Amino acid sequence: MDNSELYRDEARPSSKVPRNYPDLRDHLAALEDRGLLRRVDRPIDKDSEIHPLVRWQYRGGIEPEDRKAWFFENPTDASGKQYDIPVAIAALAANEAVYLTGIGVHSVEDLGARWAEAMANRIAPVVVDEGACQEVVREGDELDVEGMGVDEIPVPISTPGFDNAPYSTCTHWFTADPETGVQNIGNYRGQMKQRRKVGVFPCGLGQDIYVHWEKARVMGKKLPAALVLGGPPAVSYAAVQKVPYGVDELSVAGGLADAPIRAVKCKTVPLVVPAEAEIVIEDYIDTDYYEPEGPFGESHGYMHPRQLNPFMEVTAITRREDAVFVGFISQVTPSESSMIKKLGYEPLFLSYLRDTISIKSVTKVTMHEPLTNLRKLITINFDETRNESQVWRALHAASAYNQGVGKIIVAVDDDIDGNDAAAVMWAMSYRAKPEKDVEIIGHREKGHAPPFMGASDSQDVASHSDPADDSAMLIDATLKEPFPPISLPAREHMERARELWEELGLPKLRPQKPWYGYSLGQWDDELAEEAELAVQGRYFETGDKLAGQRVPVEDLGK
Ligand SMILES: [Mn+2]
Repeated sequence: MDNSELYRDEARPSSKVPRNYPDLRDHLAALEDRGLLRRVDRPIDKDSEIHPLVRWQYRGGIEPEDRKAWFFENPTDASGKQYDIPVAIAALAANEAVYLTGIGVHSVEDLGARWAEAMANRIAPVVVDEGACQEVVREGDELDVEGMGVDEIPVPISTPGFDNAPYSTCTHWFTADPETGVQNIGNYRGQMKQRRKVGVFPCGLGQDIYVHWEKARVMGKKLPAALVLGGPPAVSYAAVQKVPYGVDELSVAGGLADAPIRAVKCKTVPLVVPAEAEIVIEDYIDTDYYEPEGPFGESHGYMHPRQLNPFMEVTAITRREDAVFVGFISQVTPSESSMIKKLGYEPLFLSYLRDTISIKSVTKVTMHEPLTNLRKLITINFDETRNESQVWRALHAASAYNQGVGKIIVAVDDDIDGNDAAAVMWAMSYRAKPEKDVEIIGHREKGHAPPFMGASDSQDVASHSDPADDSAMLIDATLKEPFPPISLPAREHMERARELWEELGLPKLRPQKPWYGYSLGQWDDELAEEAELAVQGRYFETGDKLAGQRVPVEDLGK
């Protein structure tokens, strides 16, 4: 058995199955309606200009809500070559609003439930006999003609100046388990190497495609694959989500879309792909040889060194007549790829701690995004029902949840915003005593991150596992005793002042926690009453009371 179970199924193919979910162009239209899409119609060099331009919206002090999806209508290359395929960047997760538009929910608070429903109520794809993704089919010698093969696709260079080629980034690799036929979708970069060759970085570390590749290798076969570039947003969101091995992400996409994803059989490989995919590169991944692949600017924020990695030989390229190329902007965070993962992974992480291992006092998990890239700095919020053992069980469990995730894990109270590194530092500074509240644990894997031990300047070791020689720091920065109130005006006064602020026509406020004072336990009725008298202008009453409580200095031992 070496083909997809969906490919074998002859009973179901039908073109009568309607499409009950948005495809990419519906999504782009929805973004445009909401003012979330920026069109650029001037010619622009896909290799040296597109990514640097979009990068400025993440490195130029642009507020997250002002970031947009980008649509380049006239991509060129350095030689002035023109492409008939436009390029969309940051179209799936430029910011929260773009992601919410694609998922079809109204607020970030609704995402956890949406993902939980999609995972619990997966819907298998239906195989149809015709799909827009095969409006154009290129096979055989046609792929070798100059300007054809992968050269027909305007894949941009992500990190010009360091990357050695264009790499696909919103790049969904479809493969099937050679033993069971169950399909998988994984998102791994693809190096455009030759007209008919793409390098695949399987991020070997336990990724599902690597399991398929290894099974095929042992069987002495190449691994059939389909590299899908762009398609219905539900498929892209499912492709980058953490899904257990053996679960077809296409069925998760069906769960997200609340409708079966329409799929078509590939022309030259025994797999099915979304009928509304934009571009599909059909191929066989070699299992006898590796080739050097990389370097590539990675989401951990550094250039990932060259490695020996698998590659594939293209057997066909199919596409829509008016295909759109879709790329993620990744590398140093924040980026589109960190936003898309953050919004998908955080609800799963929370559900693991709160529901699976049942620490009910956990209220939120935050994967810190800017520069640290989600994996390294994790904050866990607890409500007031927490106790010391729950805090430590959660800290240890969080450090073991995912490979390479959780190097610094901080437990905090509900008043600390884990997305605000200053607030986390604030909690660590006042609410933790390092000698008692910090534990260093060893035997961790560094995961997808430097340092690359054993790497020369030009090539990393071809390793698909790392030694457990990293360590993690667990910090309990929750309150252990009552603290006085935060020294900001009480909420009612800040709210009244906000009305005044707006009445005065002052610049738009962006409230940052903490923006009002609140009690942390060390406060009593008498102090509350004095404060109340003070704002009523009756503070001399308090002065008179205090005068009656005077004590001789010498009584205090002076
Ligand atoms: Mn998978």
